Amino acid sequence: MATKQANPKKNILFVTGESSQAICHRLELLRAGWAVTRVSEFIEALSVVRNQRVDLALLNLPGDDAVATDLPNVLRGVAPAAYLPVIVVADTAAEQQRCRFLNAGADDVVCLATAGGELVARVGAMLRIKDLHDQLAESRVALQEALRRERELLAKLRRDNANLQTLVTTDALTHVENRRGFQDILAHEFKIALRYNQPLSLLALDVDHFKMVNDCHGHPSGDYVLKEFAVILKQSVRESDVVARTGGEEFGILLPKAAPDQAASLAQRVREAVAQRQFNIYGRTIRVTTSVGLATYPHDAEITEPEMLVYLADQALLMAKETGRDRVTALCDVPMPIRIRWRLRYQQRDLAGQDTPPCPQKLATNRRQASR
Ligand code: GH3
Ligand code: MG
Ligand code: MG
Repeated sequence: MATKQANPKKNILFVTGESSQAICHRLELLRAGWAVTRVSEFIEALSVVRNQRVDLALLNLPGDDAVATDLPNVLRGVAPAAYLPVIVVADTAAEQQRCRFLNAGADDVVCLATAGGELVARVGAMLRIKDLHDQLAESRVALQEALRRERELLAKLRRDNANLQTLVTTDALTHVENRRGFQDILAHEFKIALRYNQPLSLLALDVDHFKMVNDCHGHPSGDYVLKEFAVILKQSVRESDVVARTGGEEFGILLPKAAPDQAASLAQRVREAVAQRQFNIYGRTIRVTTSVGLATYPHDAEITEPEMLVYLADQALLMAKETGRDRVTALCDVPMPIRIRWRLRYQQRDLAGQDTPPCPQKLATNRRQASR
């Protein structure tokens, strides 16, 4: 006797004629709790599989028809479900015939003379496999969806990280690198220069008498001048050069692979571009000038580390201030006794644990020391 199945919702497509055996089998299937759609023509079966939910197909096919052996795969080809189990109900129990159906894609072969109970048991077993298959397919879809969400999240995290990194290393007023970003890039470029024995030049720039701009025209006008100043610097350099705002009205330009003469001519160009620029402030035109200090690794032989490059470019800048402003002072043009004094002072700072270059606020104090 057939056992009652737990899930009455399963739909079984039974492709068969009206033989008495087929009618018995159909009744057994209905008794087992499954819905059964019977069709007699294979063409109808294709339409049912395409348009209805079918959990399993039973094919009672003429065994000697060579075309019939391909029908399980043809049915599966039109079924929307990922897996459609197909059991062939063969007219005879010949081993050769059963093997032919199995080899051609049938999941199981039963004989038309098989008892109804066995048929139901075989259909039940196949439906269990179908359930597992469907669950696996669902898990795969869920897994793919989870993976997709994970990838999206990761991409967003990467974007947020990049934005954050840009925020942390960009000066809010002028949108060039800030001091922190500049120090990171300098450390990196210095390593490359050291490794490949390439020149690395640094320009330290300071707007001359900038306090007067603020005092005479107001702080917002000073901000405007700083922004435009940064634009002039950006427009004067190559894509691979790095412009940074290192302090209030102090800027740095890092020039990878630039020898002292190339860096000096760029410094002059920048200085002239600044001097020629007319800043329009509330209908009035003002001009500013800039002083520039230049140092180059390894041409300025005393330079052994990035902080020293910054320190010596700053000292050269201070000398440019002391000697009249609106000018470029290159370390290589500074008399040797002064350079030796600067180097000693840097080393003493190192020994005293002050391994960072002078901060911008201390420029005025340093300025007095620089020319001594
Ligand atoms: P020097 O030629 O010796 O460099 O003279 P200076 O006036 O440029 O230098 P000083 O250090 O005396 O003054 C710098 C001024 O820059 C003082 C400070 O208020 C101003 N400053 C610093 N940061 C900003 C800023 O973000 N916006 C504006 N508007 N002013 C700033
Ligand atoms: Mg200044
Ligand atoms: Mg300054």
